[in-house]
Amino acid sequence: MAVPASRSTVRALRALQKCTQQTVRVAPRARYIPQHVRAFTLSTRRHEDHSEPGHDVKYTTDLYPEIKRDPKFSELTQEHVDFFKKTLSDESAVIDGLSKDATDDIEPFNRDWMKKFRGRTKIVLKPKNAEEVSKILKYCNDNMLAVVPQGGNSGLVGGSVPVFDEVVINLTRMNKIRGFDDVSGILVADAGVIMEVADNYLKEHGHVYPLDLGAKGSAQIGGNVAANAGGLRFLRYGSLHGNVLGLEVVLPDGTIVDDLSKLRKNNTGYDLKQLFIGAEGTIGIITGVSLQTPQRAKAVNVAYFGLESYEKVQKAFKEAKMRLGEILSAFELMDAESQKFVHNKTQMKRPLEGEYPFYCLVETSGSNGEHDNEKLEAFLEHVMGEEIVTDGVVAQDDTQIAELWSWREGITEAIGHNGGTYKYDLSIPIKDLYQLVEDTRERLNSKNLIGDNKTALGVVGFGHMGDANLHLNIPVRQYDKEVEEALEPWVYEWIQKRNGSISAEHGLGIVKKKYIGYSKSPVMIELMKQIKQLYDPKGIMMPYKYI
Ligand code: FAD
Ligand code: 2HG
Ligand code: ZN
Repeated sequence: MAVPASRSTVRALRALQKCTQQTVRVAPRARYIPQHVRAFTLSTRRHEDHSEPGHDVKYTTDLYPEIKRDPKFSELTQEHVDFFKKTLSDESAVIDGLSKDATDDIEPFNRDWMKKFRGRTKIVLKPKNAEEVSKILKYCNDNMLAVVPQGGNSGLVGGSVPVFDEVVINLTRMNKIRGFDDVSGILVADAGVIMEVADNYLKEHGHVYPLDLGAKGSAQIGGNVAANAGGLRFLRYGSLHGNVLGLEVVLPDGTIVDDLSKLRKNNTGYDLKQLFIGAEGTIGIITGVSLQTPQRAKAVNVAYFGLESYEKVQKAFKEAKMRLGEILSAFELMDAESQKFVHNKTQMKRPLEGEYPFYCLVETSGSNGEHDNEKLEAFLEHVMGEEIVTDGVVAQDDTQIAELWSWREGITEAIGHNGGTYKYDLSIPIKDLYQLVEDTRERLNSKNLIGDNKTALGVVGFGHMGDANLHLNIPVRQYDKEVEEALEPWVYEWIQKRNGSISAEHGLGIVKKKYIGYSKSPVMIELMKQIKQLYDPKGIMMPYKYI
């Protein structure tokens, strides 16, 4: 049983570490804590820039030749381009690949973040306000031009890029904060505001953007809402379905729906904005968002743990909820393989001396440093004392907080450097969550697809443990049908058997188009089709994607 430790044990360790500026194993004052919970020292080798291995991205239609262009859509003509140029007036608002060779300028809008999907659009439009979006969308609808709305193009399901020659409507130039009320904390902004820009703005007002994720430097508010992104703060601040108070949306026929409500309570019939949250651009373009933002926490602590088993990870999570209560703001899981990829890519010094099968990142955010420290200490004493956690470090300042977070946030990028990644973003009952990673390893091993000189480099498991959301990633040297067929639909069947979801937060896009039935019943799919038909009767929005 744990013996109560001195209240200042962890703080003392931090202070000592600050003085020495190097990793010190502190002589134990109380048997169970000091040996393990150390303050964290910065690595000198940080985020070195490794250049991309040269590989080209195949066209989506080469990778998936079964997808055919729908002949009902018009092909882009000079007349269309002239209309767009006249309507958007600003020269930089139209990237025109029809009248001239604009390959270099247009390519980034044709390729997705995973380097898996590549379209052939010849035109990118960058409207500046909802009226411009309305005019161009109405024109596309009248002229049967297919459309793909695009935000920061950081989506992970191939939704944000065209498949064939769809017109890309990119929201980047809609980048104004429209207003902020520091009493209610309600932010109203253009859809194209980058989430990090929004968060920096809110910081100045003592508030925080209620969503955080690794792509915050490029993802936009509109993209977040369209994808109903979850991210690293979901555990604390919840879903965008709760935080979005209102939307301004342009429907395919050009109708501007002004539902930019700033009300927290508004029970006046159907809550239509909810349809656009998570619709992935299939029924309209979001141009403005009204969002409730929480007060920014004054005291933030981050701890990084090494654990011996998934059983212990679950115990640590239970204890974190019980002992940290309202200040727990993140509980993230990383397996050994994921940390190996980050280490190989960044060459950062590992936070812990030994290597463990599992790692967790626990963050607390509160308004009273003293109170939070007390709670964190009690939690650390318990999990170390009961040997739930084997080793751990606590960040001492903001730089170290960022560095510890980079071991979690950096996984996607570190893995993505190898040629490709098969990604599965799954909701699974928490007790079974890691079993899928082990079963996948076994399956790929039995098929001789994994290892040195094999297509798959490994099987990586990490994710938002606090939300029972696993990210199963299989990095590959190149996208490969044999690996894909070994994984799909097997992964989705595995999930269906456990009543999980085949998409916890990234959406369906094109990647999971065929598999929606593993998480939604035929009746629900039919209702979704009816909604699509109602809002987009000509089907110009996002053809070839999930609905
Ligand atoms: P895009 O990628 O441009 O678009 C996403 C989808 O929304 C597309 O279907 C697009 O057509 C549509 N869309 C975009 N803007 C609009 C608009 N204004 N109106 C209508 N439709 C629109 N997601 C998570 O949920 N949690 C994470 O933790 C997370 N971490 C990530 C980390 C990394 C490194 C990366 C690369 C991605 C991550 N993502 C995560 C995925 C992604 O969903 C988010 O990055 C983000 O929400 C997408 O925003 P975006 O502006 O880039 O949208
Ligand atoms: C995260 O949680 C993102 O870091 C990306 O959702 C997950 O790369 C992934 O699979
Ligand atoms: Zn995630």
